Amino acid sequence: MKRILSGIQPSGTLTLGNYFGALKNWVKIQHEYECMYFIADLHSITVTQAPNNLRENTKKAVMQYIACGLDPEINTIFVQSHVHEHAELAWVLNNSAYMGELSRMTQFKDKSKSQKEDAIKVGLFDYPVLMAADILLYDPDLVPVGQDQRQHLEIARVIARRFNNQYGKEIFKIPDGYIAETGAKIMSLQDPLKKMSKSDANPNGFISLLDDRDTIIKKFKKAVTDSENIVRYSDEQPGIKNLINIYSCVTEKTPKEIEKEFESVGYGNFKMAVGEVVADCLLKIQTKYDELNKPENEGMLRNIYEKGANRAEEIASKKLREVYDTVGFVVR
Ligand code: AQP
Repeated sequence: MKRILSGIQPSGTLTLGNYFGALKNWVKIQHEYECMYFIADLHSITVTQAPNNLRENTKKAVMQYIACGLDPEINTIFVQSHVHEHAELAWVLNNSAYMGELSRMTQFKDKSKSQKEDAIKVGLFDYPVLMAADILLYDPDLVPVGQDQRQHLEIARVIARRFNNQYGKEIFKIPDGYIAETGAKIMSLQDPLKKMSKSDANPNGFISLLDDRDTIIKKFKKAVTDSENIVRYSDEQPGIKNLINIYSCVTEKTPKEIEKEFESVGYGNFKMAVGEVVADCLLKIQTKYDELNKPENEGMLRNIYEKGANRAEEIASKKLREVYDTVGFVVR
């Protein structure tokens, strides 16, 4: 069975973007592949996190994975920091990556542009190397990536080839990207040129998977659009285009069908309709989440991520030993 690996940062409650860009597809493919899904807590501290929030968000992310439909019996679900090999391999791979290529990463440029150079964290700069380690430890055949993460997968492939060439051995498998058939890039409701992010300072920009119906509808009502008042799928109307994409992700209707369905109504009614279908869709996830989020389930959840960490470590420790031996460390 081919292996797939992916993760999401617990830098907040997961969003509609994480759901349609990642989780929904992960659920679809869980029976076709051996899937390893982790919660990327090591990555999340590249942006300052309050410790208690991070701990809570990590545990909540496990529940959100399951509430979205990932079956812990057939998937390996684990917390990144529980498998110390991620950080160790990243250190080794730092020596197969170059400053120039890392400084050209779009995510680094975006996340660091508002900061003074002296205050930019090395961790933020090094993020793609840690991501390369996450991937290369497990020899996955495929890595599901949203459009925003393609550059990071590419650099993981470059680093893997460079390492293999330097040591003259095929230590790392070169993974391919898994591009889902469906799944759009969901944009911020407040700035449709920016992707929807869970760490957006303005909560009206994102829909969290745990937002209640009223909040969801309010956020869609406030969504930034233009003054055309015609529901049309066009790059010139990025706000409405984003709402059409969201409606399409939930209902599986095409943008053409959606334009037709809302041809004679204004933006107000359309926004309301999008809010309603999203609230209905999230209600199913929230019901399951509420069932899981009970004190009596704490032990069961802990077992899930402990079992996941054991399985992940079994694979990762073998690979790290091989790497250590290859670079010339004395292996214990
Ligand atoms: N807006 C989005 N549209 C489509 N896909 C998205 N993903 C995230 N946002 C969108 C997909 O979710 C997976 C993991 O995301 P992540 O949380 O690890 O990192 P991120 O992409 O940086 O997500 P956020 O919400 O923007 O996090 P913060 O705010 O902490 O930076 C990836 O597969 C990604 O494509």
